[in-house]
Amino acid sequence: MSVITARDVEQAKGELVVSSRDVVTPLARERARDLGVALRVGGAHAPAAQAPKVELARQRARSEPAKPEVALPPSAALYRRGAPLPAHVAARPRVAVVGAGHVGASTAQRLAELDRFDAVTLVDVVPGLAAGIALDLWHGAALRGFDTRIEGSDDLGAIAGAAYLVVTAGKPRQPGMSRTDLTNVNAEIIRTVGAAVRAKAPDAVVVVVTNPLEEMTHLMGEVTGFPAERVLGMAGVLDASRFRSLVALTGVARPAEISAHALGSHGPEMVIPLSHASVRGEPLERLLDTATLGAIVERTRDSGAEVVKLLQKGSAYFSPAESAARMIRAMVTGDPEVLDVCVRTRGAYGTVDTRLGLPARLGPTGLVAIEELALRPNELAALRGAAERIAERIRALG
Ligand code: LAC
Repeated sequence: MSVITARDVEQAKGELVVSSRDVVTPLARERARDLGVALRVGGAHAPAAQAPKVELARQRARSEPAKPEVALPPSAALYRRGAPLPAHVAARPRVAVVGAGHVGASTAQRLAELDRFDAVTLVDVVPGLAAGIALDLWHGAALRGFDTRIEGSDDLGAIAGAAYLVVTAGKPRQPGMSRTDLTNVNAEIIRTVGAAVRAKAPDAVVVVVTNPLEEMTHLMGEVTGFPAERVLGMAGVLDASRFRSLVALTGVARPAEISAHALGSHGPEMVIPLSHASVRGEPLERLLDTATLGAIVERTRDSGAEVVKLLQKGSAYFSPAESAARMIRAMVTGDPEVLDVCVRTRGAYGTVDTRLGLPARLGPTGLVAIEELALRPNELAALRGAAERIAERIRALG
């Protein structure tokens, strides 16, 4: 005998075969009516506990063509009873990605594939670009098995109602362009986007990807006037991932088995505290010599430039997109994992109050807490120095 619950019904496709000895809960019957799932009695001699699921798998294999894995709408029955909704039928938020360059397009793809959103809205000023990419991505939905709508628009107003925003809009650095030139060009873009965010998505959590990262995250905070918990910058997730992947090239472990943090700035003041770099709990410093580790830290710091040099045109996008999507995923799922995020410091780690890459926990409404790691004196000094220099650059922004 097994108990057939509403969840079994939700996982069924059209028909659910139950044994005559099974108990079908009233809520399961109601859910079956709502979803049009037929409850058929059969297989009385099959092992009772497994009968429904085994039969279900056979039916799925038989049914031609396979039904797409669609997320079902919430049942009125469930609302009436106040029962908690399973994650896949709970109301799903919308996410918007501003800027449909390579980073924006890849981020939209990653977010859609998570299948945790009602829709991903991609926006770009170039007419047709976001709509074309959105349609192209959606054409693969049946194969990838997601049901998150992807919309594209050249109107910033399309971000209205988004709970999460990833801002990738901005110019990459061109040959001959100074850092200040880039800052001025992208600051104008962030001011425009920020004003739209403030007006159209006043409750959103914003993840800034546009460079120079710390300055643009600060500016987004100023223009939107949002609390600091809702304006975050993406860089440490990427830099830590680059470090871990590069360490893995030595052969000590697989990338995901390596733990590390990348704090400070997304640039020359990047701080990778080796006191917190390990492989399955074993300090990396015991596995690799100082010179090797130093070289990997340097290569990590220059990884963005290394990719730009190889590509000759444009900058990295697969791993930056993966990183931005990971931050959004952590928020949507309430994943307690600690991620390195550009946040407002408010004196954490004894730094000046500025925007800095620090370890953080994220939740559905943005930053939950800055994580206090026990750093060595030299690591702490480097982090404080990074904060000072970032603060100077932010002051220069005016
Ligand atoms: C990089 C750019 C995305 O580090 O900042 O590749």
